[in-house]
Amino acid sequence: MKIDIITVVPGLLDSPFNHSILKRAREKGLLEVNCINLRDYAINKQGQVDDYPFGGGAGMVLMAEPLVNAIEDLQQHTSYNEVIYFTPDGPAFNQKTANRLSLHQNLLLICGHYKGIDQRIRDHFITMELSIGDYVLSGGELAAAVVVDALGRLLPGVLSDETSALFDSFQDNLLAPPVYSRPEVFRGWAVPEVLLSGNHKRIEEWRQEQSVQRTKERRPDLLEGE
Ligand code: 6GU
Repeated sequence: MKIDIITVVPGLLDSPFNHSILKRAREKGLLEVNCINLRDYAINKQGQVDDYPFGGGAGMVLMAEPLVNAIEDLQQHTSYNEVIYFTPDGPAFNQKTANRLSLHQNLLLICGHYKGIDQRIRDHFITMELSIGDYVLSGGELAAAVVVDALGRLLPGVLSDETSALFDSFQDNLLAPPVYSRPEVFRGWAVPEVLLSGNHKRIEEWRQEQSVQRTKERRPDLLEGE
């Protein structure tokens, strides 16, 4: 999968893809991430990419022209399955969307900043909008990092069988069960006996029970189905 990201703050995306699982995915050639600086498409020598909103009001708007120039330049080389704009007024990103997007070959992600991007870009170039929750971030970059992480780990070959995404919270609308590691007793707190039993059937049943109980307690909304 190739993911191109248009941003005015590429520095915000310097680190998230260079560690741990995503780093490995890139090294294995399973994931390619490119950040494109919108300023390279500025409308003048001053590097201008934003302007005041028509009608007045606080904050700046990312202008249509640099965005279109960047998008169309990238589209010369790549046919994108989706052109995604990150915005708090988009539909909420979730595991189901992550699963679906992870099947694509090429994605173009657009990070807004300030007051957002000119609505005409949203009307004519964006194919999908996403929010990562009901709070406001200063820009779409951290949201883009969240989405790239969620997709990257789903790509075939990125996770080993043991860490398979099939067992994640949310994959079956259930939260994950509790996990324990050595020692068996820590400060007097013992690991549940069943996990030491070696009885795989009982362990599976216990995990399933714990998942259901946790979900009932913490996220009953997940059990109400789609
Ligand atoms: Cl995608 N962008 C911004 N700026 N704020 C957000 C968001 C996205 N999702 C939640 N808050």
